[in-house]
Amino acid sequence: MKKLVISIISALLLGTVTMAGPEENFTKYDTNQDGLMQKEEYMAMRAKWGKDPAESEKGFKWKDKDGDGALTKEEFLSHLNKKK
Ligand SMILES: [Ca+2]
Ligand SMILES: [Ca+2]
Repeated sequence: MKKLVISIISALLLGTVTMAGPEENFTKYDTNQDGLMQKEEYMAMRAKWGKDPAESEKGFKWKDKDGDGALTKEEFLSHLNKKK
């Protein structure tokens, strides 16, 4: 009985750990938490992932549909959805 409880708890814990999706990335790397991902924040995120800065810059420009220098959550996620 105790074993069952433990396995349920660890399953729940694992579930929360593996839930990190694109939406969580947006929140995580929005370091000033203004609800937008500025270019600096985007570049920092990509650098952390070991991506080439030139590629990241291109990606940012491509994602920033209205060209205001920051990604809304929609802009950030629309790219990911398209890729799928
Ligand atoms: Ca921000
Ligand atoms: Ca924008």
